[in-house]
Amino acid sequence: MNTNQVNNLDVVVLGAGFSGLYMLHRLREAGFSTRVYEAGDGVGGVWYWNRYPGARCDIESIYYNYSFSEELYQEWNWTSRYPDQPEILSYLNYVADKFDLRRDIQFKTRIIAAHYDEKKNLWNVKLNDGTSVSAKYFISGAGCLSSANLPNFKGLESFKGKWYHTGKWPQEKVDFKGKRVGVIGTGSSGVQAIPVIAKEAGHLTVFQRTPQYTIPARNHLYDPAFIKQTKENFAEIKRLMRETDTGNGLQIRNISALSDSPAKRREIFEKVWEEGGFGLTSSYNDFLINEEANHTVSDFIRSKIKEIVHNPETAAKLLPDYYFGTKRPILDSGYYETYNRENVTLVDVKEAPIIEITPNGLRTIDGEYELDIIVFATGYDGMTGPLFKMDIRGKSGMSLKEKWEEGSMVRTYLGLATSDFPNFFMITGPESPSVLVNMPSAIEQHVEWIIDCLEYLREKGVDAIEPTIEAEEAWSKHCREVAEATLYVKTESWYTGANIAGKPRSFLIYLGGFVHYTQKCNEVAASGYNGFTLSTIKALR
Ligand code: NA7
Repeated sequence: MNTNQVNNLDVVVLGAGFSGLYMLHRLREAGFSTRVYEAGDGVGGVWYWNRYPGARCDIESIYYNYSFSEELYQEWNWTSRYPDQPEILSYLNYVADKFDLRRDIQFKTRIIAAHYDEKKNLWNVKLNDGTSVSAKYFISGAGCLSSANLPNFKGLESFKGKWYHTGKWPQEKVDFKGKRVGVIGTGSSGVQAIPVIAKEAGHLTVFQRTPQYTIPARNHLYDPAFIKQTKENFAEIKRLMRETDTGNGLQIRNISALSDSPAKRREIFEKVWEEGGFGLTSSYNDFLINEEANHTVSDFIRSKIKEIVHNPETAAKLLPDYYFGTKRPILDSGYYETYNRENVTLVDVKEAPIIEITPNGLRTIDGEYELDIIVFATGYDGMTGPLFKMDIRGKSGMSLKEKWEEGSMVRTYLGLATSDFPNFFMITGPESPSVLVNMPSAIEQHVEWIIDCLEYLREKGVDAIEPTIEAEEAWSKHCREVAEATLYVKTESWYTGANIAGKPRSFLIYLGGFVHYTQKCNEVAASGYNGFTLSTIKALR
């Protein structure tokens, strides 16, 4: 697609990841003129950028896909329990080809600003190639974890080696062979990359700030008979994706961890540990609301770390002390075992903080580590970061960033929209449950709600929709109250914005459950969009 000036589209969509691709498909089907703008030179979103070694999804592949098209489900064959980045990227390319999506996507183009013009009832969207486009609706499929967090370490520009961020990995293969490599960060990305890099590097030094709980993935190739069976059970897979709180086939056992004897509990924990995957997280229902229940599972994982890691000093450094599950749980493939390798060193940078990057490596208060390559596995400015990268301004002229930073408070209605920003929708926005649900399930629910809404507005001759201030304040308050009743708020994490220096703290995820949330969204739609103001152009002028 060329980059000529385009005016008066129905919809501009940001991003060609899971969200943007499905949004485009549905908008086109419904007859809305649409363009998608995507910074990468291909589809995939986070799966386009996260090409680091070991990058893999931690949701089982038979659920980590769309469910809107049975034909698509029948055609695609996943090869292993947890799909790796190349396979997910192939899947999304297959989807783009199957539904002929590329012709409405402009690649290598970043949206840098979007300003709402109240008089014209149009969003003016500025692109980084200097052109602009206008549309009635502006829909963000920017994703929750797409704005890489590169901590502001002094001296990075002086480093003579190479450095990479896991969330913006280059297309070409990085050669670690025989090199002195440092990895900073031990979240999901670091935990996936570290075992793979360790096998290739001359020496790997891991700089860990907070030890994490990780559970073995026990990834394996799928048996073709199993895949055949899942295809036969498509209706059930679709139901599990759309009508359960996890959206990923995991059923949370409705029983307290404290109701079983220690011996019985250990037996259950051992079983799910052996099976691998997130079965441990769903083995009891109160890990995230009851401290004592949480201790049972946290103690279990700590006992496993001590069993696996041979050097007691290293094992001690790896023991987490926060409530299990209050940071995003992690699945790994040989993470703790990696610390038994001769060529791997663990450095605790909470004890000995990083002072600077030097021309030859990295200096903590304990001294300098010489490195040829530094890998920043330092995560993302989650949820709001991707939106704040653009200058999004609503009808008062105030930016989204200003609105949400005023009073240190994100305010949305259902995580889908925010007042003062008419005709602007967020797929998987802050204060939706998305990041704690299987992401494709959450995306399909949002996209389908938005498309139903746009069709309703078109049918009723409505020109603009935005939440009322009362509805969004009530929703945000509800989100905070639900979060306050859990252990999540007791831990510093990207869920609360605590991983970014200076970012206002607020709990950015709705914790009331996907099933309840979906019901609430459906009720709002069925009521003719209660909590939203619907206006015609006449009324706007
Ligand atoms: P995460 O989970 O945010 O992990 C980032 C890691 O980087 C974590 O260990 C951080 O320590 C560490 N970090 C961040 N800044 C620094 C500085 N300045 N110094 C040292 N260490 C630092 O990001 P991921 O990319 O691993 O995973 C993101 C999500 O992707 C994940 O939750 C899944 O949903 C998929 P901290 O814990 O903040 O002390």
